[in-house]
Amino acid sequence: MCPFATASGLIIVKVRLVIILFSVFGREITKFTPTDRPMPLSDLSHRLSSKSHRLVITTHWNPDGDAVGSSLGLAHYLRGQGHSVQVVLPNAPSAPLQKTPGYASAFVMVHSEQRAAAERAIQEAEGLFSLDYNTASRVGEDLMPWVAEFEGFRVLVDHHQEPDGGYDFVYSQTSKSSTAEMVYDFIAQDGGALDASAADALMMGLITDTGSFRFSSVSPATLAAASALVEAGAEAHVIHERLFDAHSPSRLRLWGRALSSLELMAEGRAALVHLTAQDLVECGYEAGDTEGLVNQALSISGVLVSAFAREDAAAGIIKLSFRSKGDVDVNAFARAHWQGGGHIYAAGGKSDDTMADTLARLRSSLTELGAL
Ligand SMILES: [Mn+2]
Repeated sequence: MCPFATASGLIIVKVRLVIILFSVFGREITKFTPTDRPMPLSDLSHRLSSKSHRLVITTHWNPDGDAVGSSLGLAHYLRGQGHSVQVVLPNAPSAPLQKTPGYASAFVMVHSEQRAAAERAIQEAEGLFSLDYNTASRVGEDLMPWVAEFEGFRVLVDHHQEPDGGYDFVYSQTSKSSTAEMVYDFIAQDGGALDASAADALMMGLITDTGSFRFSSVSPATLAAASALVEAGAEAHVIHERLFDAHSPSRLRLWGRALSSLELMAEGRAALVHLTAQDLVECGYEAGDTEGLVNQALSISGVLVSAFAREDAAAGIIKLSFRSKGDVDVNAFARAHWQGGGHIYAAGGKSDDTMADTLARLRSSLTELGAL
């Protein structure tokens, strides 16, 4: 059970006690370990509480609900604590995510659209947060050097496997449902007030990364965080409408097209759907239209692994998404065959071959994976 089960005022005393325990523990750890060992976020609380800081929050390329939610949630919170905070997104998220409270504010910048301003914000920052990604290349080629060569203190909050080294403060835990849940943990132990905008953004991260609290990653701590976020003003039904009842006609056409391409392998344990560049053009593809599509085939009885291949003509690659359940590890699969990785049950990758060759290779590798 997470000790910071709720942000309600009634248990502030309890939270303060935990902070004291954390600090004592933190100091002892520091004494007996090498100096290059990254510090826990409880030490970050001490660092930040000394004065107002200039901070910048970054997240991964093609930011999803958890990336946007954790970044904006943390930004709202830290701004409320008196810090000067900028969020730098590598590129713009889908239209529904742009409706997150605070997205249109001056403190949110999209690097691919406002390069100079975003780079100046990073240059001027004392501290940089890396949220929801494990390695600097995940922010995309253009933003990567700004993250990798940042000279101030660096903070990682992430639930992906095998994060980069070189951070001053690290909260990395693959069992966590979402980065938003981890940002909530930080806020709960930091002890400050959570406003309705922060609560909304973090709840959105929880909802999107857990498939609305359906995935195996949902723990008592996840639900305790959700409970505290509702208390602080988050409304799950408003977030659901904003995200899931706001689709374009092109999205439904593309899903129809992709689902008609469904192929089953390994005696129905593996499923594959795909969209060619021509499909995308014919259906009027808009950014974000295929988000979540890969999950659909897992709804078929007996399917344990689902793959989605989408041609990206501009990049000259086939983009791949994988989802699984049971004992099927798509992180290992994506690493071994598809220049990618992720989590056990959700991973991505790519292929430099043609769509026809990629599909042929997917069919045989999925058959092998499904047979295990
Ligand atoms: Mn995430």
